[in-house]
Amino acid sequence: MIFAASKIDVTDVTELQNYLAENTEFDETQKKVADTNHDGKTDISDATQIQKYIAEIIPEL
Ligand SMILES: [Ca+2]
Repeated sequence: MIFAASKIDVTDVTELQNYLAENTEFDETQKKVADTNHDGKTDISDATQIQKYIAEIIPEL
């Protein structure tokens, strides 16, 4: 499950991108957790934010 592990890594981004490409389904909990910028939508902006976090451009999500 996305973001189930304590450490967010590139596999989470991949899973989110698969969801955005409609290759996989997220349940409501996953959608909520993946909405890292808390704007009520789970979209590409969240994937971008997670990638920045992984690249240590931003310190936290
Ligand atoms: Ca969002």
